[in-house]
Amino acid sequence: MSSELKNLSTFEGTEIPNAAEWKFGIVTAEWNHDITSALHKGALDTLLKHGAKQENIISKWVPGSFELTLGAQYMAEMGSVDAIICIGVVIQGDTKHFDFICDAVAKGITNLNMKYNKPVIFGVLTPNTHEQAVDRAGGKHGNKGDEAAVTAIKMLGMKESFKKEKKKVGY
Ligand code: DLZ
Repeated sequence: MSSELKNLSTFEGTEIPNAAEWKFGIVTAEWNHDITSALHKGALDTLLKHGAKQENIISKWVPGSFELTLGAQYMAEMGSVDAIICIGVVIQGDTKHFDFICDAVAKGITNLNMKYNKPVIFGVLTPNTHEQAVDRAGGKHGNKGDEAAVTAIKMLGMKESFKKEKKKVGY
């Protein structure tokens, strides 16, 4: 996999903003629950570590990754959150389900970003094997949930910086 050399729990680049003022939704798929629960924990712990308040984090579960899009849409419409983290694991097997699910969820989540003008984060692992998934759910390659949470915080930081700029120039 192309993320072989990247540890998903170590972060480079711009500073990670404090998340105390924001409200987050986490939508997690139950399919491959042993892995998605570890990813969910990673995302939750990372949000808390960066200042988010427990009472400002809503977690909901959907049956499989295919349902992440609609789950995230419900969250966007009814959860009044600033950002949504979608978590799932689709393991490539003999079934064509892999391509159908991955394509659908990638397009669905992309559309939600545009529709709500909010960060809706693709925290979905698409490994070839169960072992590769374990390696990215708190194993030797870190935790994709950590990465998804930091991405949500950084995107909200970016949105905030544009709001401040707008105020400064007065338009
Ligand atoms: C059906 C299915 C299959 C084969 N594989 C996965 C998977 O690896 N990961 C996942 O999150 N969900 C899988 N699903 C379930 C679908 O996402 C969806 O929940 C069902 O097709 C609904 O009937």
